[in-house]
Amino acid sequence: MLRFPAILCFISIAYAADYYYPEVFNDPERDAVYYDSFPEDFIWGSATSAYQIEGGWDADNKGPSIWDVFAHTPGKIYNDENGDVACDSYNNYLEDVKILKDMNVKFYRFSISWPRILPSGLIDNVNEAGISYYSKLIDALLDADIQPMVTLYHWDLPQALQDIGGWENETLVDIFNDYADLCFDRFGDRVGYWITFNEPYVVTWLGYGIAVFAPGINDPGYAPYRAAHTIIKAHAEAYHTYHKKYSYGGKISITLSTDYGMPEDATKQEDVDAAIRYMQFTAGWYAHPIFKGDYPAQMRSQVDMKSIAQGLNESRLPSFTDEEVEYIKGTHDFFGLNAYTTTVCRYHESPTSEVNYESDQDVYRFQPDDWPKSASEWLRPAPWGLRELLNWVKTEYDDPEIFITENGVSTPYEQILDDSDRITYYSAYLNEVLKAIKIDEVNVVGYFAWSLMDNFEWASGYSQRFGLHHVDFDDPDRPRTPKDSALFYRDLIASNAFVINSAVFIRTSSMVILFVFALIRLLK
Ligand code: GOI
Repeated sequence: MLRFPAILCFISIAYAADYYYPEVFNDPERDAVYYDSFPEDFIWGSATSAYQIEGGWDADNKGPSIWDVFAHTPGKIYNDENGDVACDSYNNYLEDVKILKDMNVKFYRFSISWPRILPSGLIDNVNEAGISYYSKLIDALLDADIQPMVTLYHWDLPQALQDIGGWENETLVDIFNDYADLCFDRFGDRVGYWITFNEPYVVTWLGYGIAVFAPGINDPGYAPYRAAHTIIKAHAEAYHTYHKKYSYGGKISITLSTDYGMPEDATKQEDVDAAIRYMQFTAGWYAHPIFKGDYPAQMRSQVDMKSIAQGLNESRLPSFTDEEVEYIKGTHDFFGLNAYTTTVCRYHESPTSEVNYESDQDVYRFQPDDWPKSASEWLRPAPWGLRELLNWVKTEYDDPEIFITENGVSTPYEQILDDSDRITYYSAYLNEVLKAIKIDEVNVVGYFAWSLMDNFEWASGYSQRFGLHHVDFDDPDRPRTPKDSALFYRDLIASNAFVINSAVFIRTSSMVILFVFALIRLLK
């Protein structure tokens, strides 16, 4: 008597919702697709960075950057590829504006190549050809009704500044400020959103810690902390310059990245703490000084403790003076977040003999083998992690305005226009963004898909494609062609919502009707 309705009830719940990655994840309550609209004024954009797309590496008096030098060093990049030509956006920028316009995005996040406008890094020699390139790009965007969001530092430091020690040299604070000031002066009348640094954690750890990115320094226990200290101060100074010296009324902040750190066993406090420590050592390293003042307590105690155990007479994590803490605190107009994946964290006590930023964390991290894959070894889609991460940022940093300044996924080089994997990824991740906004009231105001087009993927060269548009790197014109995902993104922007599709609607409503009949039968 009871069995039939019970079965129907079960079926109706199981089939009422759609799931992404159903073959892997099986948490209906968490992962069901949520149908609702994005806020009316939600900002939709797409993003790139200078070295990854521009090419023109030595055109019109541009100086070399650390990425030019690194990529020209044999053995550093997959296949010894480089960004000498890349997407040739130095010549094709009008094409870039056109494909942005075709998707109907209202914002474009790109970065300025510092050595293109200051070949030696210093303000005493301004390269007007470089200024003119960005000026024309900005004007073309505005003509197309697209607002620029400009990143000042997306990893391509002038080599001349590396020659004096790069970010380990504290004089770069003022030198960066001069560069930022020049950009505000020349472009500030037309740019409403500025980002000082993109993902300083990647710069300092991969560039100064383990040498897999430029400048290729292998000093895992010291250099990352020193470089970060300079970058944080440089960020703060540029922030103050923008607001004190100019009155454009735009916004300026920093973009940070971390994976969502998920405790392996949420019932174990030591795993929960490990996951928090991981996020504090990545995003918190920069966000804590900028949003709350000084380094996170977890970093202070871990690095201090390890340094003492290592017999050092001062901590490898430098200190800010009280004045510096105050000067840095509050230098943000929004929280820029780049997010791609999720990582599982387990408590693991590293031996004190390891003088290493990662060992300092006492965390073992991994991604389960059964999670979906992408073309990048480090990037496994796990969409709910983005919702968790957004909630973490909201709670940790007092409910800031959040821009997701990058999110996206890679497909293999051979895969051209049919990128259903990417559509699934964007659907799943954006649905989690929508849940964060609508259910959790996280203040996400904008989203930038990474990337507008296939480009130079750093140490992986051209082997991994992140683009919404395909770029043919064998053709000297570097033609761009929209992939299926570009059309999907365009349609999503147009509807500004996850709209229940008719198949789901019919399935859901028929299940509900069956359920009601079953209930009536039961009550009789
Ligand atoms: C963004 O960073 C960035 O802003 C964009 O510019 C970029 O295009 C976009 O991401 C997409 O990547 C496991 C030796 C696999 C070689 C572990 C040592 C690969 C390669 C750790 C150490 C990790 C997003 C590269 C954040 C860079 C990917 C930061 C995520 C390369 C690894 C490695 C590993 C290694 N990270 N990125 N990598």
